[in-house]
Amino acid sequence: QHSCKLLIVGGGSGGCTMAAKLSKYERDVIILEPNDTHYYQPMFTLIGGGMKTISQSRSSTKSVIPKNVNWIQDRVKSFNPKVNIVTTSNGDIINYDYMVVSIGLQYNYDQIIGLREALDEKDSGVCTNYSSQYVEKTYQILQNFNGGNAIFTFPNTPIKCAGAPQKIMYITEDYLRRNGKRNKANIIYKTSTPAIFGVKKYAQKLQQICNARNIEVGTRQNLIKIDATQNKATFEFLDIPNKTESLEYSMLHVTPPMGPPDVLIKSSLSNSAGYLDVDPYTLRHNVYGNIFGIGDCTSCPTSKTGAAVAAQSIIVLKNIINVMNGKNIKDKYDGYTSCPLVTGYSKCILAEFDYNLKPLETFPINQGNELRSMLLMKKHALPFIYWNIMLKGYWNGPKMIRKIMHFGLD
Ligand code: FAD
Ligand code: UQ1
Repeated sequence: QHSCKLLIVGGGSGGCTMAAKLSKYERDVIILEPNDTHYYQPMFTLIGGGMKTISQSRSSTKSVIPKNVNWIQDRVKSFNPKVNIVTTSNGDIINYDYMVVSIGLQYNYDQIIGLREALDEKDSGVCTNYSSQYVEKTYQILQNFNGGNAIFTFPNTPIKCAGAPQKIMYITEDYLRRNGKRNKANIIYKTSTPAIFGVKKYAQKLQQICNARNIEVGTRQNLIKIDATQNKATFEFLDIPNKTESLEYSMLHVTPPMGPPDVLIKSSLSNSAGYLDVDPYTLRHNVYGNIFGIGDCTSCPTSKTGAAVAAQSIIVLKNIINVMNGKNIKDKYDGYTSCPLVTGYSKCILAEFDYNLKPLETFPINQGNELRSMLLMKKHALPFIYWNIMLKGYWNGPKMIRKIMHFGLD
């Protein structure tokens, strides 16, 4: 039995960022997080391409939680928002006055027949950058590739970092080119989405890159089955009933289907799709006014990224403090999100946009072009910002930088 003024559920990017920010104002904070290791997930793309190692992407959970915040190493089992209580897997009951929910997304591997077995099998050629458990396998497969189909998939669900399924494809293409194996490979992107990217400006450029580099793009196609004994992947055509196609692969990079965590789906906190039902601007729960949400688990119709978490964090902070003080809330999140679309070992398109899918670029150069500077930022600056600024509570996204950069230009 525990009691606190403020409970943060989930100690990933959103939870730790909010713990850092809120603990500067409030001393009675509990954070509930089951894992003892914290990963900087955006680095997984670079690990898959051999540009970073897994140990560079992780740190102990203890080290990313502020000293004056009480970490309970456990997971929420049920939410009881009517009586301001959560129960945990170990049987604890935690009572709160205010709560921030940041439990991220769940990977639903079982929605693809044979996926789990194929990932677990060492020599299968099937990998995913999405999990710390499998990301190192990607680079092994890349190094051992010796011709055939290299297939990259995007599932039929919302996912986090919607660019990541194709980043590793461009890295693979570049790798094979640099190692004299490109002419032995067919590189194929199979996506459930109707276009290669959701924002027109970047989609046009990415499609051009695929054309120029001889990458085949199949839209509205969804991976449903893997037969790892025969190296065969089966896709359904989402707009053509009953049509499927099976392809042989040498390398298959899968993005697993994702959805809100089960504990949220079965709670009274979720909307009909199972996500935490928050106002997309204030990030306050639509029914329970003492609850806020941040990050991938929320119903916000933005592309789910760490960059979005950064921009949301200052809004959640200001609004929750106003609610605690009995004041009106007025701060609004504009849907800002960003996706560094790594297009090879030396270049990156830095997509940034808002709820209207309108580009909202930080730097006064056209970020729709492939830029070396943006890859250097992705590799070196962003990890530094994450560990040393964001998780310490001082990073609200690049809005301020954008304003300074564009001073007098807009
Ligand atoms: P998470 O950081 O995933 O944290 C959720 C936490 O909740 C976890 O620690 C989990 O253990 C905990 N939890 C789950 N269930 C429970 C429970 N029942 N009780 C208690 N705790 C629970 N973002 C970018 O901005 N730029 C990028 O370039 C980028 N690239 C990416 C590449 C890959 C391959 C991946 C996987 C992600 C990438 N992202 C990127 C996305 C970014 O990592 C996420 O959007 C971000 O981590 C979301 O933060 P979150 O707090 O919502 O979720
Ligand atoms: C960002 O703020 C952020 O959070 C630290 C990320 O997550 C890792 C990002 O990937 C990006 C691109 C941003 C946006 C930052 C700048 C400087 C444009």
